[in-house]
Amino acid sequence: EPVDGSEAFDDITYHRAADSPTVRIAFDRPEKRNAFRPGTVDELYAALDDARKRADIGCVLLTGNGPSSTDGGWAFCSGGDQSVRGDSGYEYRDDDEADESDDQLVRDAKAGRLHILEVQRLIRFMPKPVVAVVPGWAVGGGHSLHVICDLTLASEEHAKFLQTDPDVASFDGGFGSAYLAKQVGQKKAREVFFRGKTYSAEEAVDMGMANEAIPHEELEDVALEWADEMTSKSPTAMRMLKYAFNMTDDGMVGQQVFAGEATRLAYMTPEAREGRDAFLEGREQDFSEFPWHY
Ligand code: 1HA
Repeated sequence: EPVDGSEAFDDITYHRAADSPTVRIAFDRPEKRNAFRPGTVDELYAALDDARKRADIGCVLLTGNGPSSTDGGWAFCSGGDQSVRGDSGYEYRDDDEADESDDQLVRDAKAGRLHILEVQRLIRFMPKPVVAVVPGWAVGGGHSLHVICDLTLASEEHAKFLQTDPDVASFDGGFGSAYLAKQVGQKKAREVFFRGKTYSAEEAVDMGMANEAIPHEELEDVALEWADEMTSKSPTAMRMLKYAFNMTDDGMVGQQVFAGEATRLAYMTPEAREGRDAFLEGREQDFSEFPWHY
């Protein structure tokens, strides 16, 4: 079933199986190998943020619709739409993509967009697993998206992993490259970017950047099974684990995100209630009954 309001999307689809704690968000430009233009990124961000905020959603499947009606090809995402790449980023070109309510300053600020990086951060920091379900090409900025997802499941027959960034004079110098190196090692990550060779699902699994190669027909069912497993677990434990895995690579921001969850847990204790209540009641706080645990 479409999630509330998702009929308004042009470039993506956003679904949820009835009563399921998992949502499916899919690029929906199969004739362009699911390349993203600025409007696509806005929609993707909105859908992911909606999934982030829903307390009854525990897992996001990110995929690409297909096959292409032109040639039957499958794609997860082929990165930034090169046909709307301007001189400083990707541009809103179609009238229906430009928001009429924006004033000129907002329009100027929207001129050259690289805001897929904001989507990457949303995936990275949302407190639930995001699974890249790769039915075909994962290329350029689309490759980087699979890299940042918590898990990657790939179609045995059709998934193809390719980095074209330096071919089109672009570079994801953040998670797309540096985090990839954490997954596959420095030599292999440099090969991925410097050679621009296409890797199969099986090779991606062997390399350590994909979890499993799955027969194409079963890909979405298996992805849902994995999602069911993950959403059956403790939300707090899953959230703490995701942030723990992130933390060593995310510096002070990683610490901030993890620590925020620790603060939330601490707020749930009688000790924290005493601190709050003493202030509100205008008395000295009394922590004497609370042990100094070791
Ligand atoms: O690196 C970044 C960023 C870095 C930092 C910050 C932000 C970033 C934002 C974005 C990116 C990037 O994504 S840069 C990398 C951009 N992507 C590419 O360089 C991939 C270009 N596409 C391809 O290399 C190939 O099309 C393909 C390997 C994905 C598929 O090849 P295949 O199966 O031979 O199909 P092909 O015939 O090439 O494509 C089918 C249709 O899709 C073509 O259109 P048609 O001739 O039928 O009208 C093709 O033009 C279109 N298409 C495919 N990819 C793109 C695309 N159109 C626009 N942009 C695309 N990325």
